Amino acid sequence: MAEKKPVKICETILRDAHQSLIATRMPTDLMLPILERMDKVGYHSVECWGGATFDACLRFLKEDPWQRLRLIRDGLPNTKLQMLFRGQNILGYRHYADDVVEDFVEKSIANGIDIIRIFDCLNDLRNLKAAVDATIKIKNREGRGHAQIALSYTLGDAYTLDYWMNMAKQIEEMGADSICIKDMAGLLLPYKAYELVSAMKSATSLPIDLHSHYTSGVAGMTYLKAVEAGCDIIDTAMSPLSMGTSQPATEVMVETFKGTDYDTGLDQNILAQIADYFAPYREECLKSGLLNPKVMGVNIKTLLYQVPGGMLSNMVSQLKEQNAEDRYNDVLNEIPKVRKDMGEPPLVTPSSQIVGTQAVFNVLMGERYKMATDQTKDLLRGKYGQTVKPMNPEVIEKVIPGEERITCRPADLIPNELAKIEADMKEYKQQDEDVLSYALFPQVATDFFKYRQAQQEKVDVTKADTTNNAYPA
Ligand SMILES: [Mn+2]
Repeated sequence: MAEKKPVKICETILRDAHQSLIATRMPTDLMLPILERMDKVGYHSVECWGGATFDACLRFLKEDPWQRLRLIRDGLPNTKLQMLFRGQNILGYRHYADDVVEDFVEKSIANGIDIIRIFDCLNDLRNLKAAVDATIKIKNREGRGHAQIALSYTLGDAYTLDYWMNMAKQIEEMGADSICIKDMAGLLLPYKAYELVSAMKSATSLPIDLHSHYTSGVAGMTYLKAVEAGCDIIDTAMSPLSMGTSQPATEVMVETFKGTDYDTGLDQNILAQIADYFAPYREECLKSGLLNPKVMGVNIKTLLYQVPGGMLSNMVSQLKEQNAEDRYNDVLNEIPKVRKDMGEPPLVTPSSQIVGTQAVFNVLMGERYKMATDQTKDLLRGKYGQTVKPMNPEVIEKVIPGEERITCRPADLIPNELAKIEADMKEYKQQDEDVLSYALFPQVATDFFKYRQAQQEKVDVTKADTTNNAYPA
């Protein structure tokens, strides 16, 4: 090793770690007291927003996610803030018009985000373009804003090294600032990571960030080999909320590279203070049951079936509801077949649910595609975008016979909608950002707006009739 090449650390404890282990329930109040310490670490970035945090804030914590972002921004003046952004879905579950995507990017950066990690469940880069372009526009205007494109990592015939190298080149051409390999299921093995990162490094000069989960027990080793192959940034979580379905522990990776040319330079004493701060919270979550010891272990089934852990547990509960738990192995065998029929997409929200649910239907109905969910139909119609392999024409003919399919970028068919959304919610609007909260989660945001209003009017919310959503005026 000729030159020093310190590994950079993206800290996930304020986003993915608690999303993965405790259903995204960490409240802002718990985060604020430790930010001053965290700001001294010298992290490459702190991931603290996006993904499920937005929904969880409004729905369960009764917090304004935008206010959380501003408070974290104030608390971490010297650290880059990072968010996760699901392409044309933003943080919601449908495709939005470009004007909503652009405004969301604009407001995210205005409220404190530096790095936006943008991904799509089909790796259809057209679904990332509006968000990436919006980020680049702001960067050129204000000198702040970094567009990171994340590729959903998966296995399958289509996903050769050539595929990943070709994607890396296209990402560079799109003007992105960095690339993330997003291994949401923990499928990437150490030696495969070495090959993958080496190949992508040969195809692009952009920095590469590896994001994995400890679900299958290999992620720490995978990071080590990826770094040896030239990976620039790794995503880790402070030990109290690390491992299991979360990321490898920050302190462990820092110690692993200490004294080598990859030395992160981070101070273990400061990290220890942060870990000490979060340790009692971990205990509290274990005690309340919010943190289930089940998610802390190694789920080897993920590697055996190459299916994300969350998808397996969904499948089990769907089968249980139908009193058909004995069909578990049949469904496991059906999943790869359905995935092939649908063009072999990565299995990540929402493609994982679509493939999993359809596989359950195919097995329980006794005839494949006798029944199809609306989401299966939309995927076959091309409404989610283009898959890496062609879909099975016989399945298309059976499920959506005679229908015309979409081949353009799906959002090209969605007219601008921001003005209409604003008109629909204007009675609740207290800040421009409220329009975007409403755009993503209309019902949940409305409930939150009513709650907020009741609080501002100093109404005793414990007396509110929450079942009927009526608050005393
Ligand atoms: Mn993740």
